[in-house]
Amino acid sequence: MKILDIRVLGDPVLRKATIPVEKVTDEIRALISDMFDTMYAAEGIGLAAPQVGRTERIAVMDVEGQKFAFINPEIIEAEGSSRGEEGCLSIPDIFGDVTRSSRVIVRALNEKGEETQVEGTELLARCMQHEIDHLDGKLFIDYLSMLKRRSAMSKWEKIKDDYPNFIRKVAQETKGPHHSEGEL
Ligand code: K1U
Ligand code: ZN
Repeated sequence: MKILDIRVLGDPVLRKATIPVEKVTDEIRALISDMFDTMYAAEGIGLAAPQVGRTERIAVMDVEGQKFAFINPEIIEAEGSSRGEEGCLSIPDIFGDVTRSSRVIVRALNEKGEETQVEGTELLARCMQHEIDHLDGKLFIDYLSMLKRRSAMSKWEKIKDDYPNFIRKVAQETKGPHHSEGEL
């Protein structure tokens, strides 16, 4: 189990477009495993590679027990519109309402390197769009109105020094979805 440091707002890696994975290797699978551990430890429902300082086009999520690792994900269908609150593990304690497509289909490779398609609605659709945005260097605050973004930024100015060098250290959980019976 490896908990990675989470990069926070201001780290340039969060604004860079990611690079598609050419081959799904054991190293890629190890990164995915570490990303799941980090996501659970941070109590998130999703995590994208740039949030742990990586440039691969990879995201993981676990939304209400629906767990996915997406390699090179793309939205191939989107419809409807839904407004809902979002947070971001890279912008702790800041929340805002974002309008997103209410149903999306994502095409990606899975951890075995096989092509998959996942349809999501409600929170899963929102999370998939939030994570794919991360892979394109976009953050949920980019969608806020000027007024709400200013207010979010002024709150962030007050707390950002809690994260020196744009790094958020996440404590290891004592229990979580990965832990089997008897494991500490
Ligand atoms: O990518 C991330 O920063 C993870 C982020 C994903 C996300 C949250 C809310 C809506 C869409 C996508 C989080 O997990 S932040 C944690 C959080 O706010 C949350 C946790 C459980 C349910 C809902 C939100
Ligand atoms: Zn985020």
